[in-house]
Amino acid sequence: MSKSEKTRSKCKQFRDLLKSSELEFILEAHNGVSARIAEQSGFKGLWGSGLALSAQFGVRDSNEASWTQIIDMLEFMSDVTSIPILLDGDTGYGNFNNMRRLVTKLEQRDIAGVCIEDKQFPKTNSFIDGERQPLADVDEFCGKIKAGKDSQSDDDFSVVARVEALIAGWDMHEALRRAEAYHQAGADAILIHSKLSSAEEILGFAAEWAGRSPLVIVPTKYFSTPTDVFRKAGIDLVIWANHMIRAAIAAMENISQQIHQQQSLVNVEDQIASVNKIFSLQGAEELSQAQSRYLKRKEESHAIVLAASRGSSLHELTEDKPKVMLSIGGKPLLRRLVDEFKKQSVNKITVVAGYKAEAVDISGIDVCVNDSYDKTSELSSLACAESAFNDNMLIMYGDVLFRGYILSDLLDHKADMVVVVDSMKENTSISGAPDYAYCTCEDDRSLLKQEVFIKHIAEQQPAEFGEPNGRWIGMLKVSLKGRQWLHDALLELSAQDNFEQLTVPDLLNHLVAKGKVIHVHYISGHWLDVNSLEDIDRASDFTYGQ
Ligand code: SPV
Ligand code: MG
Repeated sequence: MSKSEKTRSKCKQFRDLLKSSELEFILEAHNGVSARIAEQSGFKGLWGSGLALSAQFGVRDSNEASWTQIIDMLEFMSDVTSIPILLDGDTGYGNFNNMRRLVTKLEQRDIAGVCIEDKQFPKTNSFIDGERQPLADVDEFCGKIKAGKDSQSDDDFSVVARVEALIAGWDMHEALRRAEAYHQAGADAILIHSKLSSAEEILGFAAEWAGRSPLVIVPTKYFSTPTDVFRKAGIDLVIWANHMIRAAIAAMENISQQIHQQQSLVNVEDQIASVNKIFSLQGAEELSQAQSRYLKRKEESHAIVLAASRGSSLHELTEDKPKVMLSIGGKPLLRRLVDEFKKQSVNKITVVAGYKAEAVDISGIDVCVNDSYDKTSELSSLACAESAFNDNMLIMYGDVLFRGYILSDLLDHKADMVVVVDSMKENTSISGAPDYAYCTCEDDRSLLKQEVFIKHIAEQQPAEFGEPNGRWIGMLKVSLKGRQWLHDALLELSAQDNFEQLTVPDLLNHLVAKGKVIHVHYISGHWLDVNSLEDIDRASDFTYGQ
């Protein structure tokens, strides 16, 4: 659609279709998605068919759905399309007064026009006992047309008058008499309807009508007539009146029967629209663009979990699975860790597995495998996950349990690199070889955040650092610059002969030696790691009720 067409009001677009020198077409639609599909197929206008709209509600085309229910659906259709809709307004849903309100409400919802038929309320579909349905009094119907025209505020809103005389078994003379009266009453176009399987009545009418006003037809019954015949007869607008609902019904019957019979989806998958197709028809792309414009997003965090080791001090418990898959209070340790991440919206989680990697079977994670886990140490595992590094990430040992606030406080930390250090001197719940942390100052336990940096982390207690200030708990946060440091350090250390033996503390010490500032986030207890059988009991108590 060109820019000028986009700015043309829908009323004007429809009026132009009626007045076009070409034969024009509009297609039935009965909800937002069918309207969108019709527009995407190239149609310049839509028919809000009473038959199709009632059918999609599952009721009869006999004014069983209220007129407000109909125009509520029309509003959805209009909102998702830029082409005009002509509503099949049945009899106008009452007398002249109902018609006035209808036109007002349609214009409010950007509907381009309404077609009313000269029958009596409540009507029923013309193809059900058409000849038994009483026609409207001509004067009364002309009053309704005038009332509609007088109510419109946009000059281009159209009222189409539908002549049912031929359907009801009257002759051509009556059809023409009525059409002329409706034309004189101000109708913008005449719709002449026929239930014959050939177009002869319509063509006869068109010849007599001789272009007195735009002429509209609905070739549902005489569908086999070549379209060029309509063109040559001077018809202005063809309504393909019910083909979207019929297509949908046929497809739904076919698919529902297959699924029911086969109790499987495998054969139908290729016969139906993809879920992505639905998203595209719903305009999902526009929403995600809007989200990036209007929603201040929390930076996406990513977690890398080091979980390659067996945990040999747990003996037979880890015969068929790595330590992280041990059940703690009924849930694998790793599941508990992943759940904590998810609670803090850390949704991208990469686990580096090694020993019995196939047993690392947890939903919501990506797994990468350090195949030489038995010959290598932590940095080799970390290097395996390098393609998953991002600018806001956590690096964690997989055997650690902690209270949720520790992670949430760490995520709020803005420094390039932060390690979590437990300053509690005698933390009896910790059994593993401690990673002693030597920091620039003690934990002052004040509520104000201290600026503390790491000097060294080691299992041994080197004399030059004095007393340790706490223990690193195996949790590290890395932001933009820190990611680069990490990358460079991995590159440098991988050139060393002992790379395969190096641990995360070795990497941190390397960075400190290069002058990088690594912040310390002090905590006091509220975590544990799982190394021994006693730890499993302790961990179960720790997680009790969680
Ligand atoms: C409709 O589509 O609801 C119509 C056209 O009114 S017809 O069903 O042919 O009467
Ligand atoms: Mg109808």
